[in-house]
Amino acid sequence: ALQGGMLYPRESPSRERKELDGLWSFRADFSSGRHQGFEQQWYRRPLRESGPTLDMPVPSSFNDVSQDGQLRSFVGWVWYEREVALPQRWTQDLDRRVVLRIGSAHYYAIVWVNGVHVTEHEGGHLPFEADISKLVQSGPLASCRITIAVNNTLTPYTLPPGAILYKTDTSKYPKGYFVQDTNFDFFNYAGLHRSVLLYTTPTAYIDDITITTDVAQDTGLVNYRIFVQGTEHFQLEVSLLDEEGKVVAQGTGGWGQLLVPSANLWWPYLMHERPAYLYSLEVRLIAQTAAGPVSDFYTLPVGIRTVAVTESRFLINGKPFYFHGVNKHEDSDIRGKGFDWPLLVKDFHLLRWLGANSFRTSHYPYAEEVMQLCDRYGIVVIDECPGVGIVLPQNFGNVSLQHHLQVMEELVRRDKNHPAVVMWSVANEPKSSLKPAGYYFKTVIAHTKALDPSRPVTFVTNSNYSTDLGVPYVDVICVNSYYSWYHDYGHLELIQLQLETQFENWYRAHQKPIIQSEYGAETIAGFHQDPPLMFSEEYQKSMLEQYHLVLDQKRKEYVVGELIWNFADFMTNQTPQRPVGNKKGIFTRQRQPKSAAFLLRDRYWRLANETR
Ligand code: BDP
Repeated sequence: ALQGGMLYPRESPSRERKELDGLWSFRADFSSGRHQGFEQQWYRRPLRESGPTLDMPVPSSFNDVSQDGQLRSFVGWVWYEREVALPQRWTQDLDRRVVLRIGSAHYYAIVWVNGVHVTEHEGGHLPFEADISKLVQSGPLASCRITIAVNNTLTPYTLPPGAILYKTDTSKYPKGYFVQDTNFDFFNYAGLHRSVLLYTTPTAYIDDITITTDVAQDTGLVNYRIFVQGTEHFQLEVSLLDEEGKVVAQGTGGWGQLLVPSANLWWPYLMHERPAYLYSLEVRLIAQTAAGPVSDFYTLPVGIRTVAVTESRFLINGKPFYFHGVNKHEDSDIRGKGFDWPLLVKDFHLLRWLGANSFRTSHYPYAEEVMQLCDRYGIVVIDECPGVGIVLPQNFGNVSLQHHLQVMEELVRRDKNHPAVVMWSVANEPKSSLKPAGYYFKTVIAHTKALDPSRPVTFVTNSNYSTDLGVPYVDVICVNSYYSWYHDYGHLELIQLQLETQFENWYRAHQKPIIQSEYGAETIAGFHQDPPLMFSEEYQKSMLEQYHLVLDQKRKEYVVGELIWNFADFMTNQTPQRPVGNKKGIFTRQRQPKSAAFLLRDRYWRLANETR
């Protein structure tokens, strides 16, 4: 099990934070074994002394910002470094913890501060931290040097898995030639994708908070559990404030239940005239330490809502919820998977324009700031882990399974308190008909449910209803299908029959609610053909219309959602099927609408009005 919490760093009277966004020194290790940086110990001295460096923006993927094609497709270790000036109170005040937090480093990261190794982390989409107080408080330091080596190599044991293929035919490839093979359909962008920051807490501090909520008649129940570190002697006070700042409930101690009479519930966008109501849980720690009394303050947004699944319905606050939304990617021009506020805000405007009430974080956890906005706007989230493209028989081995369990622990630890998150997805399109998949998914799903008994769990399948060995363990069946696209190409007239059969087969076999978790067609903005031909905007629209006819029938029975593939065009590996990336977006990569976006918009607003 994981050590410690991973509360989002927020400022408070007892906590400061300092973002390290901006330009870092950067060097890719192009040496043949990619190991020169370790042999020459690049972390010991300023990176520029090791050889030529680039200025690299953080957060950003490193791939698309330079003019160097070799850096774009680089596989191996890249080195980031930055010198940070520290306020004197951070280095002199010994009753302060200084914590270095890395929001995301894809894929494997090793971190040094002033040449001293402080932490390592595996996995590209979840935060990790290191307490660096001792290092920065051990002398007359006014600054510190942070070095982060990041390796984007994917192997059968990483999540997502991949493989390095060595090309040994010397008549075709130079000696030592290799490529990164992956089994997923997006570009393996890498680097420091989210903010790196420093924050402080007192030495006795609030380490973790877990909230679950329930509703009885019109009373909201807020269950809290708080973990404290750095002291055995403390008191905790909690207050729940409404949006006007009025205290509506109070408690003391490390765990308990707060009652909120006539609670304002957290409702999804478009489902209620007052969606996304957020209370604030103010936690105050008063600790006795050797140095005297210490206080710590942390405020957590809390949405009161319930989630439940029946044989044919997905319920939020006891009412049937129908997912009309999208699948997304963290992806855009130049910055790749790097976090970007303007992009984020634009995407939320587009979601609201569209009347989307939900999305799935295909195919990895998104930035915490994204989840926070979902809480605030009432956008419902299916929170997916990076288990995409689990295919190789090795992936079912124990190493991979253990890592997958750990990733679920990290994901639940990070996102458990978001009311917007209503379901965990442990994988996308694994080869779930292979024999080991039964045990594998039984284990991952049971583990996730043990970590969080309050939410349903799923994975997204494209296997056959009669042979899928993982689906017996899910609460909701999420099915991807691409009728008239990857087979029977061009035959829009077959969609209705095939889609009806799909739903009926899955439901008859399992009696669980079903979400059409992907469907779509490659569409090049500006290509027009009527009658519709593949790749034209008209084809994407017609394909949608055919799907919608069946969805409208089946949503009266047991289909509980539809998520278009994809919100926007996105970058992929280079293959003959992908003209500068995947073009199944209803928006272009620059977030401009294709014709299908208007069709979907009409539909989503109509669905919203029907179910309100
Ligand atoms: C699905 C995958 C998704 C792909 C999509 C496609 O889940 O990642 O991008 O197909 O082919 O099977 O466009």
